[in-house]
Amino acid sequence: MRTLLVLLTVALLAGGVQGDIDPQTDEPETVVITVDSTNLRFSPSQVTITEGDTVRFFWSGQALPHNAVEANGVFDSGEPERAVDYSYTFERGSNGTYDFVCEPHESMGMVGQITVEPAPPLVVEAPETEAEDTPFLSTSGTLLSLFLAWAFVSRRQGNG
Ligand SMILES: [Cu+2]
Repeated sequence: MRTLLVLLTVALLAGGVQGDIDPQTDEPETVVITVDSTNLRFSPSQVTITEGDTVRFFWSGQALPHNAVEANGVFDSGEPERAVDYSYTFERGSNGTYDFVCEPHESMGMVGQITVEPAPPLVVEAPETEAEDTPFLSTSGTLLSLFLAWAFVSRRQGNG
């Protein structure tokens, strides 16, 4: 009896947590990375996003020209410019860590890192009818096994 209560509590908690997470993560977001007042740093230089989100490299009126180039060429804002507006969307399956640099100022520490976390599954529905389905499934499974056994036995008898 105590075990049943614990199981029920766990199931309820799991359902409640899932319901809280879903609405937020479904919305794609855009994170803006710009250049700070020192002219030699990305701001922010480290961001954590979720698959489906977009990173927008955006600056204008800079004293120096900058760009943003990913270490493996995943994204590249092009030639360094004093005004840049370049966006890159991290699709599903792109979770991982992405290092990028401003090519003219990499040696001065103008580097950054984007961490992309996996998106949750597209369809998450609490299996409310599981408790009712399971006995039915096992019952029909047992009946099927009995039928197959019966068919097998009668066929053997028929052949022999
Ligand atoms: Cu730069």
